[in-house]
Amino acid sequence: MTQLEEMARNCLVSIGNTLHQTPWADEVKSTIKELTAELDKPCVIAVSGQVKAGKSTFVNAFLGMDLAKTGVKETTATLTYFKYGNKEQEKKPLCYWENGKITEESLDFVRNLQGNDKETLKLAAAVSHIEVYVNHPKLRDVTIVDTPGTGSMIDVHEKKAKELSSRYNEQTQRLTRQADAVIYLIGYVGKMNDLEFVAEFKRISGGLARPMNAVGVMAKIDKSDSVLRKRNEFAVKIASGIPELNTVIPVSALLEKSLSEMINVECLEALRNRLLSIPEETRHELLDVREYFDEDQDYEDCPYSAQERKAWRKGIEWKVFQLIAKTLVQYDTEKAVSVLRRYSGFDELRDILELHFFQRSRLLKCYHVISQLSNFLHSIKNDQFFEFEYACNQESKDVERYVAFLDRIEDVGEIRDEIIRYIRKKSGDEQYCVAVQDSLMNALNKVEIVQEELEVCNNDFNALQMLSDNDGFFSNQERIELQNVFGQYGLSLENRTGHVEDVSEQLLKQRQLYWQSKEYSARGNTLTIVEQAVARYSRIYANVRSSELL
Ligand SMILES: Nc1nc2c(ncn2[C@@H]2O[C@H](COP(=O)(O)OP(=O)(O)O)[C@@H](O)[C@H]2O)c(=O)[nH]1
Ligand SMILES: [Mg+2]
Repeated sequence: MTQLEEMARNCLVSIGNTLHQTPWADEVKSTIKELTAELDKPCVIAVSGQVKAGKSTFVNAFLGMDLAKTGVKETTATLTYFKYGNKEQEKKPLCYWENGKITEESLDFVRNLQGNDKETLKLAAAVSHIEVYVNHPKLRDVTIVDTPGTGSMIDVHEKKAKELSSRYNEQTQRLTRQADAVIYLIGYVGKMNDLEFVAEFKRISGGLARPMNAVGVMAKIDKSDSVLRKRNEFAVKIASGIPELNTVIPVSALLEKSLSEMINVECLEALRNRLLSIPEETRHELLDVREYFDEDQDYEDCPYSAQERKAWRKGIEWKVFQLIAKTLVQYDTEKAVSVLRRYSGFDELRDILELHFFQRSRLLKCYHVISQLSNFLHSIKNDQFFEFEYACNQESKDVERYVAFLDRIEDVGEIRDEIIRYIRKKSGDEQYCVAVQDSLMNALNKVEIVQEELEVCNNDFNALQMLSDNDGFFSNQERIELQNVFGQYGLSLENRTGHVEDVSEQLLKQRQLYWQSKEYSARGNTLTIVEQAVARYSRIYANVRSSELL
């Protein structure tokens, strides 16, 4: 168990204790039980976006899976969980049916869930979700969920499709809310400009995204030459319009998939040699027209037959094939592969997901669990507490009536006080009401502190990353101090300060002032690191003080 999980777990226990005398003790107990169990589960990353945005292609390319049914452009979207599967004991996909049954199925079964014909739609409607087990190292820490997508299934007029659409919308929104982290994916559509992209991101995220756990992906960039050229500029513009997103990465999943299929350099080399053996002018003309690689359309000056050309394409999407072919003739094979990899964007994507999601999967999980706890407590405060308070007021009026009644009876003797004590104990009187309110506020406070601490831990993490690729601004000694204070070697006070014995408040104050003075000369990332050092020292200082006050 990591220290973060311990912190989240302790918070859950402490909230349970704080609220066990309140009227909601049972509800609190069961919620805390659920959330504690949730902490042990892998971190869930959902891929969210419109139907047909390219989510499934993206997830498959990322995992190196091929679940696409060849020759079928349409896709039916089934909620699919990709979980870790051991290579030795290969586990078949599990299908969870709407009627509650669970069956073992083949990968072909999963593939056959694609297509928009009547039969497939009928089958898809009976499936609740699928679990696919993949032997991919990243899935040890996280589960990736391919959501069906929002919006309607265009081009499909079947009644079943309409029913499925609304279920898919509901499932996608639910999963997006429930996941620990989300990849919001937008497929390039027509002549979309950056403002339309921003609007689309906002629509699919429904205001739920937080920079800590949300990454944007601009997909299918191969579809437009100008988007491909300006992809990074475009992505920066979009990201700056959406502060709720950590970053936006432009990718082409189909290019990534095709490259990994062709990555056998000999295969690419052979294609390159063939292309180069076509006279230059002819080659230019051929590579501009899909039909020459699609149909049996002969071309006079080309030494290869239409069938041969079609075979080179291997069914790859035209735009993607065109991009590969044009890049291959422009450079040598090795350089072309590296240029194409840069176009596909997957190397950068893997790095970003590694840093933002995989390495901090436990932090994301804890943060999500604590946020759920906070929402739960707020809902008690906003809905149920007022009702309870009202009832308390009513009851305390009743108690006063009973007391007044007892006062009117003569010879009631010692039993009077006993009766009053009994009534007060049994009824939700004012004192009890105040005590409940105090516990609730106390609990909300505790949760807020842990939430804040997790956010600061996330900032520590960012600062540590920045520190690892920072130039010579910091001396060696400063670097070591920063690594310690940001929790690289553990989150305890001793780890952070590098001191085994007691740390004096004076020393902490002094270090905080030292880093504050550096704020004037730092810029950009370095400034962010320095500011985080100040924030972290002030937090440690506050913690030390409050524990001493206890
Ligand atoms: N050109 C291009 N097409 C893509 C790319 N990714 C997906 N597509 C196509 O977009 C369509 C929808 O893709 P799919 O992954 O099923 O979308 P989903 O509904 O979001 O899961 C399919 O025809 C894909 O072949 C891409 O990177 N480039
Ligand atoms: Mg899909």
